[in-house]
Amino acid sequence: MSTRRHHLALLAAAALAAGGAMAQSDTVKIGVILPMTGPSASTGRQIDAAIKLWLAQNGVRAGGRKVEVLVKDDAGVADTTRRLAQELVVNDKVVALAGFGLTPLALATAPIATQSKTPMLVMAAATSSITEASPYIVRSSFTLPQAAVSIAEWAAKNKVKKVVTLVTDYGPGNDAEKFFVSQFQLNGGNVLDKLRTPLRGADFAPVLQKVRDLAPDALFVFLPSGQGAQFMKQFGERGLDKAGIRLIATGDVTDDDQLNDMGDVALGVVTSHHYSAAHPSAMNRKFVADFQAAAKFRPNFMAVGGWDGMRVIFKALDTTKGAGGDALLAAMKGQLFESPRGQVLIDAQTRDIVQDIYIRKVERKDGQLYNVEFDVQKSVKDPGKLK
Ligand code: VNL
Repeated sequence: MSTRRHHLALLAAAALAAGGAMAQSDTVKIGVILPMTGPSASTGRQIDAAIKLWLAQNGVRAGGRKVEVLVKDDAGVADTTRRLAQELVVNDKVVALAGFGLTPLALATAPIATQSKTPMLVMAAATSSITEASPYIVRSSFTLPQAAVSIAEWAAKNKVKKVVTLVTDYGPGNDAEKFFVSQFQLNGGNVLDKLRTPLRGADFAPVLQKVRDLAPDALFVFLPSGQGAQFMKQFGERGLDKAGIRLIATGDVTDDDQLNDMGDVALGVVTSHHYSAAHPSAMNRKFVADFQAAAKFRPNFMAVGGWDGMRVIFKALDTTKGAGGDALLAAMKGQLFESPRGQVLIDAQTRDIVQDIYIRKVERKDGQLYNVEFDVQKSVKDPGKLK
């Protein structure tokens, strides 16, 4: 048998096990794959801390079973993610896969979820099309079109006439650019140029020089979580703020993981996103306090995606009494609940998250920098699926 056919046979066997033999064991396992090392390690660290917090707060039982969470490090390398997913499904017989820090890592795993009928909960990656890569994918993070459309509307209504866009050159960057540009132009805005930087080893100096020369009213930016601080530093060093070029972005850039160390250059930056550590709800205040007490750092949007993702899996296991496969997937669809970010829904048709998108401004409060929410668009479905 070829290696590939051998893999398919193993995955099919795992799919059968999900319905039958699994039901007899007292323990169910969840396989979490995260970038715990490498350039996206902050995403792994945030989500891992959120999962640990969720288990500490809610206990390790669901549907009358003990739940074991296995966390694996893919270092942000797609071949590793795929191999780890295969091992978790075939050897560990997990009822669900979860995590996925970057789009290519989620896409590499999608065929394994499909072939083994294993629900796959995407807690971080945010390219719109991910949920279409497998009918077993459910998402608890967000999509870039959700964030980009709202900031484009805000900009057009707030004296921004000419923009340059700058995005990381891969899935979520494509989405951010496409949806920002079309919404901004629809509102009469003028896009002077569309710039890109690579996912690995980005140097912002050349593109920032270009932006300075083009002299737009604003620069719109998407960068994946972890790159914001470096970008902000260079934005300040090149004097773009002093040159009167406003910075607008998706909240990935003023990420709560790094925001507090960015300094004055970040003050006044307007962004759109689904989560801020400063979200003023009782639930969020408790979430942030508990998270900070346990992890010793501030939770960001990745942490909330992980914490809510655990909620989705545990509630679904309660419904299925620990069974996996199609029953577990069905129990994830349509979940409606309060999150630290506000009310959210797992859309039963798209398996994607419907949520409020906030417009925020960076302000200093009690000596710390926060994304302070000042406007909201309620119950936003992924615009990437309204084709
Ligand atoms: C992605 C999207 C990754 C947004 C991110 O940070 C992010 C992705 C690591 O889909 O790869 O902030």
